[in-house]
Order: sequence, then structure tokens, then C-alpha cells
Amino acid sequence: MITVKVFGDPIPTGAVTATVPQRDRVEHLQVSVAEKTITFVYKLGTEDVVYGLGETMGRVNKRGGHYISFNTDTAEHEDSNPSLYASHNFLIVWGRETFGLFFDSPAKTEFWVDHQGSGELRVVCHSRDLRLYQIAGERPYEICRTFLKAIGPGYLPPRWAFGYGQSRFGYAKEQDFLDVVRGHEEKGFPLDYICMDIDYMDGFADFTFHPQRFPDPKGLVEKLKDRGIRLVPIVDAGIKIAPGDPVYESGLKGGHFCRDREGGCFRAAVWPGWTHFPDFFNTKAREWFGKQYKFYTDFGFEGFWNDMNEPAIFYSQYSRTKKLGFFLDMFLGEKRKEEKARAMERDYKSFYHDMDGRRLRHYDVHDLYGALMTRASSEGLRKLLPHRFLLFSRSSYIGAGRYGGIWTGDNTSKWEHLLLNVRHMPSLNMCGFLYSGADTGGFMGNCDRELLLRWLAFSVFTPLMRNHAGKFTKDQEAYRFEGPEDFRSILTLRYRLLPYLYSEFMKASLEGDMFMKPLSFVYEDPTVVPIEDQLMVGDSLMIAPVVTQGATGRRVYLPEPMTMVRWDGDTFTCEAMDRGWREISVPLGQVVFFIPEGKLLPVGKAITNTAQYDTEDLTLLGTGNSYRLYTDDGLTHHCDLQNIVTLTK
Ligand code: MIG
Repeated sequence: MITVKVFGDPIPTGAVTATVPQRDRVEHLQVSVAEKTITFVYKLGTEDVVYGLGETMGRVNKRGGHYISFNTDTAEHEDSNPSLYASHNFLIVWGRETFGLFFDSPAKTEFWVDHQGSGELRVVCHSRDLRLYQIAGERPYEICRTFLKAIGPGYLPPRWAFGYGQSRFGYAKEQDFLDVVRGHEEKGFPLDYICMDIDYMDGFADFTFHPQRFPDPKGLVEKLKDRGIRLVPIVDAGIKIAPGDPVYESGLKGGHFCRDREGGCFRAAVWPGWTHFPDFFNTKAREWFGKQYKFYTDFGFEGFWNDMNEPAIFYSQYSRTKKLGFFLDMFLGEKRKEEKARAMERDYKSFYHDMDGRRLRHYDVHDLYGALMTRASSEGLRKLLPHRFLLFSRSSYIGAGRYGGIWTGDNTSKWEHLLLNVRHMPSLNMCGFLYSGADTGGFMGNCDRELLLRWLAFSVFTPLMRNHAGKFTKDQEAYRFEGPEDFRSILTLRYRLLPYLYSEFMKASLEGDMFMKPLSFVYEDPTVVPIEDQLMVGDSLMIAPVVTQGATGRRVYLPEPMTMVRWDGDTFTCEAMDRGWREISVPLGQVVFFIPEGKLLPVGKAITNTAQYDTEDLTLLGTGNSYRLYTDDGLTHHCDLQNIVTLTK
């Protein structure tokens, strides 16, 4: 049961698609309305668990933290940092009383969850306009499913998007992409796509290719597609101010850019230098932007990643005069950091949207900008391409999960961020972002062999499995490392598990369910509540990734009897195990996972590309009797739950 209480005159955010009954009361919470804010307070029980908040720092149980929804381009993924790239204002209180809340507001929203032992949940919306959704239910999982149904079915990527992807900020010419393909082919490593970062562009302008370094984009796309590899270009939010350029000129002529106070086009500098930001709040501007992807689809591209759409600003006229034009705040001292944050706030307060006749100050609706970019590209691509496409974004807001996936931005090659990736996945799933993942191996810093192997061994289970690294970092492609057999083992496992992963993902997306869940969503066993480094993946699989440097295995809790499956690169070895704690050895290069009693998990043949995918001769692991396999051609938009065949042992 979900209801909504409306405060003030909120804009439609598009987050909830279901028709939801209104009510006048707010249950559970104390509400106080001030001049510019609304504050909600709830006294937490000492044992209460708080779930949700999607892409934020901290643990899966959000207790102890302070989180601010105000989308920010930040590489500082530390618990002291309250804001990342997304705003996912859904949370669940589970304990003495159990209920769900969704603070549907695109303005800055702060959450204190038993912060510094305050014992209370305090939410401050920095706006008087808000829709507060209240979701009733007995258990967190039930509340979550009610919420997911209300925000609509998830984005469905094509099957090739479940293959392995390679990326790096620094690939700058045709040959770099051919080298990556060859690197994987030579070692017998699977691969499905390579991302093209901003260096493909001419002067960092969207909808261009550098004429010398990419003389024949269409030829390159075709050449790689013949080898099963797709290219996935990046698209940044800002449009380069480039008189004479057709995209810039048509945006200007159509009035599709955000306005400054005086009514001119707002200017901010990002990678291309001075840019204008498309006004994604405006229907016509969204249509205009979506149509621009024809530039790529005409060359044969079928996948895209949207970046810098918080929107990130390197500097504005104001911050440039104040010498605050930096983009890596982690290198700034505390004082400069604060000055920069203030300058950013000033920038965000100095431009405006035209939401089909309603003028909005950007600052008041900031958190929706990236989500609306995703919507614009998704709706455009839907018209341009006859089949499903890959699309993932950096910035997001709840509801954007209907239009595309997300990745979690500029993490670092360190063990803590592998664990962060593990914690993010269930939280993102709660908020409707099933197609998601982190930069495997880490973006900033240098990744070593051990970390990459362990990280890949976890990413095997995340829908988006992409190795991405930042500029000037050490080579991070799997084929660059010693001992290729360990990498081949893990990458091959991903492809052998595809029938299961794809099927479970599609069922979850279509049904409004989660793909990756905390154990506590499934088991009513108090022992599992604090366990956040084990996850359920679909219905027949529990994972317990190794996230500790130097570990040769780990302790795993089995909430019920399970089949332990050990993958050694060649064979699956099964062993029945009882409920309870176990010490499991997991040598580098191996992957160990668990199938609950009475469940089956289908695995396919060893393939190196999703083009070779088939569901003939699946092996069924586990002790169940049957498995419901979702099948389709991996491209059609006509996905429904009719496409299920029952496999029996
Ligand atoms: O200012 O396009 O998060 O994945 O490689 C950095 C360059 C811009 C940030 C993205 C990252 C990407 C990088 N981008």
C-alpha cells in the first residue's frame, strides 16, 4: 500500500508512474514546516535498521550517517562525503515500526540517520514543495517491491550489455580500440564492448569525431562489430559553444539551452571550454537532444554512456574570476573546498529552466537534471533504433531507472571501494537501478593484479561489468597482467552464468523486483541482518565475494543448507553444506558461490562473446526440480513474462 501527501506545489518529477491515493496525514513522523524547509523527525528504536538511499556512502544499513541529496561530481568516495552523483530519496525503517518513505523532491534533501548516536532519523527538505510517499508493509522486501511497482518497470538493456566491457579514459585513436580487441582475443578473453571516452571527440564536443584520429567512425564500428565488439561513446551534458557547428546552432535557434538571469544562454566551462547546458526540463529541448544521437546511430552505434550530468561545472565566469576553477576537489584544502562549494551553489542559483511554461531556478530542481538527460537520450534512442540499446548515466534520480542504467562514478583502485561496490548494489536495486555497476578495478589510482582479480570476481554478478580506469593510471586491461589463466577463468565464468544472470535480471525488471538483495530481504534469521558482504543475486544464488587484500578465503554464513559451487576455470564442483558459519578457501582466480536448497541455477557453455549465446544444453546446478528461464533474442522491445520456459532436472 502506497499513499502520497503533497506539500506546496511540487513539479512533476516523473519518479512515480502509478496512480497513488493522496492522504492528508503523515504517519510515524513529526513534521515541521519553516520558511524554506520542511523537517521530518522520527525516533529510531535502538535495533531499528534503515535501508535505502541508493548511491550514498556508508553501509547498506544507513544508520550512523549524514547524507545529502545534491548531485555532485566528486571523486572523494569517503564516508565523510555526504553527496555523490545521485539522489535516491527512498528509505525503509525496519524495527519497532516498519515503513517506507520516498521524499520526492529535486531540491537539496538532507538525511541524518542516527548520526553521531542522535537516535533519530531527521530529514530536511530544502524546499516547501514536496511529495512524500509513504509505503506500508510488514517487511523491507515487501515495501521495496511495492515501491518498485509504483516507479514502473526497469530499463531493459540488450543482452550484449551483459557481456564484459573494457574502458579507459585515454583511448584516443582508432588503433587503441583495435589493440584492446586484439589484447582480449590473443588471450582468449571474452569481450562484448569497448567504451569510447571523451578523446574520440573533436575539441571535446558531443556529436563529433576527431577527423584525424577517427577518420572513419562507420568503418570502425563495422570492423569491430564483425568481431562481435560494440563501441560505446560517452556523451557529456554540456554543448560546446561553437559558432557554425550544427548542433550548437540548432540548440541556440530552438531556444533549447538553460537561461541566465538576464534571459541569455547560461555559460559554464566543462571539458570543451565554454558550453551551454541543454534544458532537459523542457519537452522540446529533450526531443531536440534525443534526436542528436542520430549522429551516432547513423554510424551504427547502439550503446552510450552519459557523463557530467549533475551537471558538473569546472568554472563559470564568476568562479573563474575568483580562481575557483578546479575539478578535483580532493586536491583542495578544506578552506578552498568550501569556497568552491559556495561558488558552485552560486552558479546553480544563477540559471533557469523552462519546464514547458513554468520557470524554475536550477538550484531548486538540481537533483533531477541528470535523470532528465537520461530520459532525453532514452526517448530519442527509442525512436532512432529498432531494438534495445545500452545506456547508462552518471547522475540519476529515482525514476531514471526506467530509462537507463547507472554507474557509480570515479572510485579508486582500493579494497574499500570494492566493498563499497558490494554495498551499493542492493541499495541501488532498492531504488530501481538494476542495471548498474562500478568501475571494476577502480578509476583513480593504480590497480594491482590481486585487486583486479577479486574485483572482477565480484563484477561477474553485477549487470554492468565494465573495467574502467582514469587517465594517467597504470594499464588496467585484464590482458596486461601476468597469469592470464586466472583472468580467463573469471571472465569465462561471467559468460557461463549469462543464461541465469540475464534471465533473473529480465524477470526482476519486468516484475518490479530486485536483482541483487541483502540477505535480510530473504531470510528471517537475525544473524543475517548485519551481514552486508554477502548478497542474493536473483532467486537461486548467494554470493560471498572476497574483499580483503591477501585473503585466501573468507568466512561465509549460510542461512539455510546450500550447495557450494566452486569454479576453477574449467569445472564446477558442487558440495552440499549445512546451515551456519563456514570457513571457505577461495584461491585467486577461483570463484565460489552458493545455491540455496531446492533451487536450480542454469549455466551455459564457455563462450567469448554474447553473439555465441544459446540456451541449448544448459547444465542445471543445485538441488531444485525446476527453473523458470526467461528467453528472447536479446534485442526485442517485446519483452514479457510469457517468454519463460520451465527447465526441469
Ligand atoms: O572530468 O570523460 O566519471 O568515467 O572517464 C572527468 C572522462 C570526466 C568522469 C567520468 C569518467 C570519465 C571522465 N569523466
